[in-house]
Formats: sequence, C-alpha cells, structure tokens
Amino acid sequence: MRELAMKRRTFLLATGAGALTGGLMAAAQEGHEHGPPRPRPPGGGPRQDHTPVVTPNGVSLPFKVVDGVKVFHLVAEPVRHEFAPGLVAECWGYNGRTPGPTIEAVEGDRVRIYVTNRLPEPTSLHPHGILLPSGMDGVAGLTQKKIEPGETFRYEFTLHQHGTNMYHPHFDEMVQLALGLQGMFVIHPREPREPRIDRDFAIMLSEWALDPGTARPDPLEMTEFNVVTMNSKVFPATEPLVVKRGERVRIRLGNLSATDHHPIHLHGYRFQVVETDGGAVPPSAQFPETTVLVPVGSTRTVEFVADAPGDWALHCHMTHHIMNQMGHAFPNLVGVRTDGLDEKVRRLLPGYMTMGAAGMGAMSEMQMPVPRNSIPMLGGPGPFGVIGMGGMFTILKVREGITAYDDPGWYGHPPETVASPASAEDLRRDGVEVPPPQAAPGHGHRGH
Ligand SMILES: [Cu+2]
Repeated sequence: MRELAMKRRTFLLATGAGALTGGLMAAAQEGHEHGPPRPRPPGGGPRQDHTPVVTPNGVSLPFKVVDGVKVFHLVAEPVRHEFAPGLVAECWGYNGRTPGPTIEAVEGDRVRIYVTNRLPEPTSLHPHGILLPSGMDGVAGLTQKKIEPGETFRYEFTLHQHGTNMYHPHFDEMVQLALGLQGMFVIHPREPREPRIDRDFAIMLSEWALDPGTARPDPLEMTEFNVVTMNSKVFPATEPLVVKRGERVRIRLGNLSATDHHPIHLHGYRFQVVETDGGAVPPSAQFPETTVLVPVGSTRTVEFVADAPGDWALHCHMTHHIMNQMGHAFPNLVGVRTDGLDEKVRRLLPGYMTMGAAGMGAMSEMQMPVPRNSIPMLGGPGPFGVIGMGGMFTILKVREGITAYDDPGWYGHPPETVASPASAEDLRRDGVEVPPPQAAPGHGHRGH
C-alpha cells in the first residue's frame, strides 16, 4: 500500500508542473481534435433567445463574460442544509447550497469554470455528459491532479452540444456525492427551437442516509436511504412548479443518487421523453409516458403542454421514496391484533401507543414526539387534510389567468369535480349495495 501511495505521489509531483497549464493546453488542442477551428457562434445570454431554467428551491449560477468567454465560479464547501423544517444536516455543496447552482449556457459558448475547494479533502469537477477535451473531464488521478483544499482550478472548454447534463466531483465520489456535491448543467440550443418552451424546470434527484437524531448523512450506506429528495428538499419543503394553462412545459430530471433509479410519475398528463443526457430524442423516436425512469447517473427531459388546470402530483413512484425516515426498520404491524397491548406496555412505558396495525396512513397526521432533528412523520398540509407523503414529491400547479409564478395556493375546483362521499340517494339510484364489514380475525378488526 505504502509503495503504491509513494508511487502515486511521485507521479503527481512529476506531472504537477504540467497540470497548472493543462487547461490552456487542452484549450489549444481542442480545435485540433475537431479538425480545423470552427467559427464560434456568438454566445447567447439567458433571457435573450431562450427561456431561462427554473431550479425549484435553487438558483442558476451567475456568470460574467470576459473577452467572449462565460466565466463561472463554483466553491465546494460544507453547507448546513435544511431538507424540510425539522431536519437540518451538515452537508457538502457548492456556493452555500446543495445541489449546487444550475450552470446555464448556450451551445457554442466557451465557458471557463473556476472551482475553489473549501472542503477538508481534495475534490475535482466532472462535467457529466459534456463533450470536451479529455483533460477537462475532471477525473482526479486520470485526467487531472486533484484540487487540494484551498486551491482553485480552472476548467475551460467550448460547448459543442445542447441538452441536460450535470456536474459533480470525481474524487472520493462515494462521500462527496452522498454529502450533496452535485448540480445540473443545462445547455440551451444555439438556434431557438420551435415550439418555444414557456416553462423550463430542472430537478436533481438524490438520496441520503440520515439516521433520526443525527446531523450527518452517512456516505457508507449502500441500500437503506431514508431521505429522498428533489433538489435536496423533501415535501412539503419542495417548491411547486407553477405554470400558466396552455404553456409548453419542460422538466429536466437528473439522478445522482448513490444506488436508486427513480421512476418519476406525473399526474394529469401524458408527456414525451424528449431528451436524455445523450442528447435530443428525434421526434420519430419519442413516445408518450406518464412515468419516466431516471437511472442513476442519467438525465431525462420530458415535455408537455399544460392544458389541464389543477394541482398535479409529481413524484417518485417507489413508495418508500415518498416517505421521510419512516417505514424502515419497523416491525410490520399491519393486520396484527393489538387489543390490550397498549395498556400492558404503558405500565413500563407511559404514553406508549402501538401504531401501524390498521395501516400507516394516520401517522403523518399525528403530532407524535420524534427524535430530535428528524422528520419521520412529516406530512404536508393540503386543502383536504394532511398530504401523507414526503420525500421525492412535489406539485405541478397549472392555473388559468395567473400573471406571475408565485405559489397560487390550492386549486379551486369547479363545482361537481371533486370526489366526495357517496350519498344514500346515489347508491340507491345506481343500485350499489355496500357489503357489510367482514369480521375476519387478524385483519385489524377490533374485538369487543
Ligand atoms: Cu425514487
């Protein structure tokens, strides 16, 4: 081991001098790789020829233009992050947040991205899915020296593509991604596309292992993730996607979870999958879906016209991914007869209450004492009661007649369009007979 470490260090020392100018050299070689230098189309700024991306609960990374180059600056650093009120953790992120700010640029732009490392260990920046010179690919040890704590590296390349991509470190990936170092990298097409996108959202899907009562995500966890997030937030802290009726909507989904793929389901609509991180899907190859699987290390972009007003759920369809820190490591009590159990246990544990025998839906409605800094039973307030979901869940709010994209509140349903208790008259008219309850022991039936 030591010998290997020594060799590695010697190698790094030997190549260290070259690494500083590596950016410049790579930039100079770039034209070479792609044949004769092509005329560079003028860079288009946001709000000029495309609809800027909205990152719910997030921001886009500001930039300045220096001699025609878009200059960005990312600072990798520890951040104190709130997943939802009640759950704060010590994470790692960029520029004070996780996920990091969305990098937004235009096909043909030359970008220069400075990365300052304020972490306690080295890092690097890998622009995921972006076509660039090998030396700009950000794989520590393979294509560059690691960025040591306190150092600032420069990445520079020209964007030869458009689409939905991501960025993340490629050093100590298991720890650095698990703690929140990740972000979206959106490249708009050079030629404005038709039909025009009116609302363009970017959502990063992630998962965390955060034991109730602790404040540090556990990067060693391989399978049991209990905080599953959209842009590092869980419902009800996820900001809704607000859209005017009739607008063409694009939702860009990226997944940098450790091990879980997320089937993201949208209610009320059928959408087209128009893009992966490999580029645009030709129209002839697109097909309609209501759920799109976003595999680990991938992006999927969906599009639809928001013609149906309402409050529509947008969520992962893995049911454990719309829970917060609950549903794990509990004994299964569904259907268990618990008559008299509470009284017996209360002699030892005052205030004890058995839960879950009739299902677990009631848990999010109860105000139970929970471990410090945990949200095992957090639900969201809804117009018809508590919304018993958390985690990877948000709401698409489509409205007629709004003039801004602030949260418009809950949808006002037209009369006669809300599911409601059936009246005796309804049942009689339609000849529906409700069977008497079945007294099957062991199915939650309460004894007398
Ligand atoms: Cu999921």
